[in-house]
Amino acid sequence: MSALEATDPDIFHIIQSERRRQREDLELIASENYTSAAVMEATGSVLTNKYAEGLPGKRYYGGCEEVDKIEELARSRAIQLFQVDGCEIGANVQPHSGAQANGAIYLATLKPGDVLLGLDLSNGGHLTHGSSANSSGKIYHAVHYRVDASGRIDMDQVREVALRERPKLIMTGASAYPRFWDFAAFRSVADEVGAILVADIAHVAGLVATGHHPNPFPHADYVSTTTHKTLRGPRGGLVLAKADRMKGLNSAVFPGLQGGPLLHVIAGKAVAFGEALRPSFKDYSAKVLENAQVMAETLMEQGFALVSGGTDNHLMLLDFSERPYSGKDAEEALGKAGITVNKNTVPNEKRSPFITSGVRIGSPAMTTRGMGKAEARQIALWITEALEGWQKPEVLASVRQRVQALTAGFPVPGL
Ligand code: DSN
Repeated sequence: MSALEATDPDIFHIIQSERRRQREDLELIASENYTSAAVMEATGSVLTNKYAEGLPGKRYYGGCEEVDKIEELARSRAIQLFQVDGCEIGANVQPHSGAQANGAIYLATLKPGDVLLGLDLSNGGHLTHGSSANSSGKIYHAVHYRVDASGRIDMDQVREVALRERPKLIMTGASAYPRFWDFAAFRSVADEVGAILVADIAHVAGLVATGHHPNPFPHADYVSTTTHKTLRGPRGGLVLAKADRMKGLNSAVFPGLQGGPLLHVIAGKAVAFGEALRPSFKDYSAKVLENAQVMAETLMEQGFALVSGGTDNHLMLLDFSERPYSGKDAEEALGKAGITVNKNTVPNEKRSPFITSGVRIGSPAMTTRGMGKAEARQIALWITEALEGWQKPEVLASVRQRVQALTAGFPVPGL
């Protein structure tokens, strides 16, 4: 980055510090990952110079011959990753984020005031699934289902809410739900009330693509995702839909919601989708699950309460309702110990979203560094030690030293 260093040393030095942070600390935020150097090269390329409103072959600008090829590759690889036999799907790779992907689906299917049913935010749902703080909860009439006392989605309750509220669209998917989704059961409820079924698989996309989580197709009409979590691409969004819904969806993305697509990011997505189609990515996803299992089992063995009593996927939610510290306290203490997590609300949360009673922990990023079951167990023991000593700077500093000795042996790809 010599040009950046010469032109803007301020930004250059901040990026260097962030590189150091990413290398030295242990990244356990469930929604983060490390892309490959190839993805970063494509995302940082000359493609940032190009406008290309429209779709390949139907652009509003000249000079799109090369970027058309890139977007076509991204689209066809995305379809290859998520298609299932007997269900023809299309893809729009232009959404700038997961929120934009969901916004486009709503724009394509709902009118203001229509009823949208999604998982409650404090139960693991996402802002864009009808939170009153988000446009999805302001424009549409949002209603919610919740998890039951065991921390799992109860399909009888989903059906009961759906029969009462008659949603036009049912959203599945979450930001903090550690269990599999039963898309077939949601399809059956959607059919009973005549609703469109959408799956937001942002968290589990890489697991879905490799057969480690149920695929929402053929049950869902639309599938949205981000591209940077378990899918390990650049930050961005993606929508897939049954083929007969693509025309309306494409118009909702552009000109409905967005202007020019970010072709440099779309190139990064294409590279990441290509990587995810390789057998090595299937092995990676299997290890993501293995590491999450080991961390969850070790933390439970150490006496921690996990929402739903464990995990089926890449994340777990520690519930501190019975502990002397909050999610915020835990996030800060673990941060001092070199372990990065995020505070998170838990079902039946009593504290504010800024404080919370839980933390969310995920295995995708540590697995990308090549860490395996032995490291996963060790990390869970360090988390225990740091939380037991959450008010003791010497304990946190000692854990940090050991964390950094570990991370030094597992380089971050691309750094
Ligand atoms: N903010 C993301 C997460 O952390 O799960 C979801 O969009």
